[in-house]
Amino acid sequence: MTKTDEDFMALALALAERGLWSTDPNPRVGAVVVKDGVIVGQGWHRQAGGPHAEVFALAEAGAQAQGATVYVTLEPCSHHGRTPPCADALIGAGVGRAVVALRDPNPLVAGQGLERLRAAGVAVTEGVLAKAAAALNSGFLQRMSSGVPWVRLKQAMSLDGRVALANGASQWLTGEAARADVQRERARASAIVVGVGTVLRDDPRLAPRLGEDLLRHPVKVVLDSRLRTPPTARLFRTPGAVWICHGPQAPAGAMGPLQAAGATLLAAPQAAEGLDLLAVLRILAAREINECLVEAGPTLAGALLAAGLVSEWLLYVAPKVLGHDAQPVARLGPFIALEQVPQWRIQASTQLDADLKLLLYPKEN
Ligand code: AOF
Ligand code: ZN
Repeated sequence: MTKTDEDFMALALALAERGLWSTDPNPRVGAVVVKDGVIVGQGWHRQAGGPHAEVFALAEAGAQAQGATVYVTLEPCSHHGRTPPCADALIGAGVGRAVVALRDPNPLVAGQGLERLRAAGVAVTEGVLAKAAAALNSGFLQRMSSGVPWVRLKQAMSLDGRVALANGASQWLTGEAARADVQRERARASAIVVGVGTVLRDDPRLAPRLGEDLLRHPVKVVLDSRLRTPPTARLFRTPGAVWICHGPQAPAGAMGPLQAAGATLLAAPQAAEGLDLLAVLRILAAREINECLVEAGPTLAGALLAAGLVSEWLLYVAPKVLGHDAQPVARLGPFIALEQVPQWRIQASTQLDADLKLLLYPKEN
């Protein structure tokens, strides 16, 4: 059976996905070169600073790129960044047609890549498997188009929506399979974000343990308005940078020791309770953070949910009951009518041994 544009784009997307853990802050991009229905080149972007997907695919295709169709999961770039423009490379290789899943919202590109291809006589088709392509780069797209990162709120809770006993005990609510899954979620993130309460209580390492060498490490971000993070915290001794976001009342005396421990201190405005979270997110986006995995306790989760800043909610549900005095998944409310409560749509649910992983998106009205 002859293959369709969707078939070849699906392959390009699978290639792009190989960059899930390594391309940050660049997007994950895949490319396939097809000549007379036959795949002659494949490529994917590995690392920022390295060649883009199209360059690898064209190199593999060689002279066969002449008159071929190229499938790319993101609009070919038109700018001189760390690497030269891919649109020019495609034109130079004599490509006849380009099929592109999505426009690149990067203001340096933003349609100009497609324009350049069209001006050179390359036939352009847009929008093939656009939804899947967008899902793969939700963080990059959100940062480029709105100046805030994608916020993936991650929590583990019991059947009765509790995250820890009243005394704070929460290890280990979920089983090994769920915890291994969290390691993968950490590894793909640009930043792992926690509140200082978590650092003080659990002293987490916040570094993904995947059993393989990662080309890059997520930044560890602590939201800590008064700089209570101990300079001896374990997260200073694991791979990846540590950024601490603090408020205006942070004691100046705490700064030196934290900087000496390796922290980058980022000043953020204060809100009524805690830091101004939208401002914090803007600061992170300005530092090229695409995806945040927020490992939140009840207070931070409540604040993010109340502010409507959660792009996606990952809930690991353990089949246990922690009881009425245990800590809730989010300090939120009170609500007096069901119409007021935030509503979510279950996008996916997967069983991980005894636990359930729910992927939720805010329900659009
Ligand atoms: C593509 N193919 O494989 C990637 C693209 O600094 P540079 O040169 O790596 O450019 C980074 C920008 O290029 C990035 O922000 C995004 O707009 C685009 N990434 N484009 O056509 C690729 N990685
Ligand atoms: Zn490029």
